[in-house]
Amino acid sequence: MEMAISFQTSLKPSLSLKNSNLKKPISFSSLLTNQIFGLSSAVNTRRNLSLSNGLRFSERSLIKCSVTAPTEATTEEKTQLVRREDVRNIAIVAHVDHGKTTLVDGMLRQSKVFRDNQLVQERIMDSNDLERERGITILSKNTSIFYKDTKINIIDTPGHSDFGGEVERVLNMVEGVLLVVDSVEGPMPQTRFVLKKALEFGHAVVVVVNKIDRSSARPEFVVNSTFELFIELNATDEQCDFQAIYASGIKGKAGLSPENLADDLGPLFEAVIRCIPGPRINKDGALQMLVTNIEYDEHKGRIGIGRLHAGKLQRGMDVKVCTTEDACRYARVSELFVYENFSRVPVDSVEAGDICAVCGLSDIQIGETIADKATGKPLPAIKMEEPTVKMAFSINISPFVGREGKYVTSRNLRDRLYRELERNLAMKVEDGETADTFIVSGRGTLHITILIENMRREGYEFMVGPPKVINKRVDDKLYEPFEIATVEVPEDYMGPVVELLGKRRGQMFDMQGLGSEGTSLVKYKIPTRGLLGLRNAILTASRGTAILNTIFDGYGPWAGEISTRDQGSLVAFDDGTTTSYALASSQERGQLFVKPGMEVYKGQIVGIYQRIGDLSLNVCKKKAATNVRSNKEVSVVLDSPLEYSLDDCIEYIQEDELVEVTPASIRMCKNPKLSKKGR
Ligand SMILES: Nc1nc2c(ncn2[C@@H]2O[C@H](COP(=O)(O)OP(=O)(O)OP(=O)(O)O)[C@@H](O)[C@H]2O)c(=O)[nH]1
Ligand SMILES: [Mg+2]
Repeated sequence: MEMAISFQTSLKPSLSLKNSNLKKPISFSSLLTNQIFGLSSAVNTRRNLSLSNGLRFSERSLIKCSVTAPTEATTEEKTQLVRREDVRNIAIVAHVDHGKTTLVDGMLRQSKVFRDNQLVQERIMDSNDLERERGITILSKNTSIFYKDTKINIIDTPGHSDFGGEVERVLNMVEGVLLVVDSVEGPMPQTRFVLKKALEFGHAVVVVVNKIDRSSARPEFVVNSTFELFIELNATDEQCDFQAIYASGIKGKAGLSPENLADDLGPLFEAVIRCIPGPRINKDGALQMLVTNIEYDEHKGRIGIGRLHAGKLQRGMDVKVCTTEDACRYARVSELFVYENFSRVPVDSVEAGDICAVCGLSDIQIGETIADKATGKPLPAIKMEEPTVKMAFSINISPFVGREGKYVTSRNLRDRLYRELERNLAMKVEDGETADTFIVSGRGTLHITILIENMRREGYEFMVGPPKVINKRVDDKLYEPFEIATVEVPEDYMGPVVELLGKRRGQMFDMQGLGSEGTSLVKYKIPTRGLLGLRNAILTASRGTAILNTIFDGYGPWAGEISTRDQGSLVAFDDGTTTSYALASSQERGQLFVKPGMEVYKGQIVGIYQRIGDLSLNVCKKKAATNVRSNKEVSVVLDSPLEYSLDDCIEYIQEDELVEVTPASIRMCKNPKLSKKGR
């Protein structure tokens, strides 16, 4: 697993089963929890009632949901709708790293998708380079398998909260979800988000307590806290009585109880068939399909993906493509595919209820409806939550412009950014104050960083400013986004971590002891602004042991000034090539990003100053040659330079600083347009 997420898993302190039920809420916590999560006392009463009603772990019956169904359609619609029994459409949703993609691997393997001798890599669905490099899923992906005679269309979704938009969107295609929860961690912030969305859609939910093979697994705690989450999210009684399946995706085993796992994922497949209803379709109705995803293919062009809501789709068919009722155009379906096992398979026709891919509609957009040529009507548009963070993208204005990139002009940049909107629905792009600047808004810094990383791989060269949160004005008052930050930290480092969060206007509302190893779980409500740069600071303060998770909570009144960085930058004084001689004295002023022999330019950030404010340095100074030979050459050992990744640089820069991004390098510099006089 790569650095970007390694602290999510590898540094995770193991938790002991012995004290798995140990929950030590600080006395003021529950009061505040209720205020912040908006739990009414009625909900609490219901929780107590339901708990005492015997739905707790030990008393739950093993087999559930013979009758679970999603929210019923209106009576008028219902008369025309029939349920397809030979298909299931499911999305796998969870918090980051709880094992979704690995579970899909297991499902694919067991349905004999691969040849017996085929060498199969891990996490096969994480198919793009960036996903494999970072070890996270970024884009949702479709596949399908056959279990007995039922086709199960499976969508693997990303777990990181910045990609919540992707999950929200694909929920339009399914009737149910597998809510995967890590058997040690239990429900985490993104578990809450995806469950909330699934319940809003009225989807059936099967809870998969995953990674049950972990030695510190605590299934009882996990099922109980998941149950409490259902209650908090106002799930119906029927939804709360969910089917729990215990599984190890990595070993390909599942069972109805943690002690009794089958040798395969059979119990999980059975639960999908039993608990998640087939799609309810209008078989003979007029053709309707909401395009929920887009793929590109070099030869086929844009491919629209979605679930066929009504009617039948055929190759060569003329259709209407509608954005709204008044905005429709005509097109012809050139090719048609369904997802079978791990690839797209061409077919002549698709029946309502199945998920398919449609070619030939060259300008198709996500959210549009492919409808009957004569009588077709658009389906309701896809709803999305608003972006919370924005960054300014501009053309590269450093002296090194054009050396490493293929696309450098503002036209190139503009076209690429606006193109991104076609698939990235949760993102927004606006023209900035000057012709060379564009404002990109997303659901978090990572959401935008992935775009930056993709663009540099495609050959673009540009500059980005620091992330800023998107504020709102309500009744002339300033509101800003807040998030819930959950930090798991060993008690030894509690002090510095609490201090950091306090400085950033975080308000603690819950604290629990976890396990026997002196680890605590603290929850804060904190302005999104305060989170910028926090991850690195927390890792430093806790020597890499703390785990930070955040999720958007809502808008609240402006919390006041926050100062996030108390160190300035070391800035190159002039253009040139760095020398060991100059760096030896420069490193006494702070930590450097550069090593000897590197070309730098005036205004480039070459290090972190150990004090507040910036300091200009000559990092290219050569030792003066004298006629006097010295016998006292002192050799200086240079510290190895700091290696900052793109994510680190973006976290580091402040208001008057920029990150220069090219296919070959990532540099930081002072923004010449905002330059202050250095000392
Ligand atoms: N012990 C154990 N580890 C697992 C299991 N399943 C997955 N893992 C590990 O958990 C890590 C994350 O697995 P992924 O399948 O990438 O998780 P994910 O939920 O798809 O992650 P995102 O897509 O980034 O949200 C990897 O290091 C896996 O090897 C399991 O059943 N048992
Ligand atoms: Mg994944």
